[in-house]
Amino acid sequence: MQTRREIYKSIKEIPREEFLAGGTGLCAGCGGLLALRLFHKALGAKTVVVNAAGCMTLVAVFPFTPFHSSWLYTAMASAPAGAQGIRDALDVLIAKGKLPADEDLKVVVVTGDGAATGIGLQATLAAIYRGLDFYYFCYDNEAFANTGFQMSPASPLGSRTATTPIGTTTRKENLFELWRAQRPPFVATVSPAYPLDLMDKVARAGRWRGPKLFISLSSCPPGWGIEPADSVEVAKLAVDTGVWPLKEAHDDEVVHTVIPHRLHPVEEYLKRQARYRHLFEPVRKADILRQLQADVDGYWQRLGAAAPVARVAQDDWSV
Ligand SMILES: Cc1ncc(C[n+]2csc(CCOP(=O)(O)OP(=O)(O)O)c2C)c(N)n1
Ligand code: SF4
Repeated sequence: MQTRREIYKSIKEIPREEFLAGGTGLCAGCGGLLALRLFHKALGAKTVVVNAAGCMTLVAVFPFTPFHSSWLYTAMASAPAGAQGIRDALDVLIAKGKLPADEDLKVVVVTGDGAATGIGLQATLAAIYRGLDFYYFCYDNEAFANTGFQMSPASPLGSRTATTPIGTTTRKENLFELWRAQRPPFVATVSPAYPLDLMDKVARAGRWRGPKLFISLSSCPPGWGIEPADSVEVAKLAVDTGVWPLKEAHDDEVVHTVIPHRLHPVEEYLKRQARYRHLFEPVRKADILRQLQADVDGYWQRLGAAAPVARVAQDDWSV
């Protein structure tokens, strides 16, 4: 593996302090919740979370909240507007001397991929355009999970959702590049299976003012059809097969922070999840499987020298 970690270099350096207590109403094994917990550890206590409607709505049940930080709940599309209001209020209070500068809070939007790529995209792009100083954390479970796992623009090709029972026919939207096109100071992909990579990116991103994006591929046991206990392992397979590249971009430069020496076949990842079972049973859908592998291969080949060079094993792709 290749990395360029600067702040969190070893598991021992992860703070024991928790900012998100246990006992939430979310599913066991929720990859999004695990990623959010790590994300908050890296941000620290002086944080205010602005939560777009979605699964994380269930984290806090009024009047109780497991967040040690402040939490504001908003409608699906409105989280960036909520973040703008909080940021403006903090700035005014600090400017008037009513809030000491060292009491300032980091403003964080927490949102699912449905709000990030669909219903909330317009408000998000407007916030980036205005240069809002905020963190944007998208837990990407690749569907509208909270309302029954319907297809979202982030649902990958071939995946079964409640509204695409025979598999999605479109490719996953590229939120990383959508953001990067507007040249915010920091954009990154992360994974709950790579805690050091995740936390190091969050900590380093604090060096810049402005919009900062973190997209975490977030394994979702009920939606993906996996056991809660396998959630982290499946999230790791997404990285090890090259399906979910871990990377970041500051200005124009895209850097891959975890590069598997050898990519595993994509099928190893797909076969673990019931949402892809129809690609194997009752008849093998060789054309879609070949396309999914070709998409991953093409991505890494375009990177040239930085790309992993060979596979652990190559299945027979013939029909
Ligand atoms: C404008 C609007 N449309 C629909 C809904 C119903 N709704 C609430 S949560 C949700 C799913 C959100 O999906 P996503 O953002 O991916 O988050 P996840 O559910 O996966 O956590 C939907 C459709 C809503 N709250 N607002
Ligand atoms: S449905 Fe999926 S994303 Fe939502 S709480 Fe459960 S595991 Fe997490």
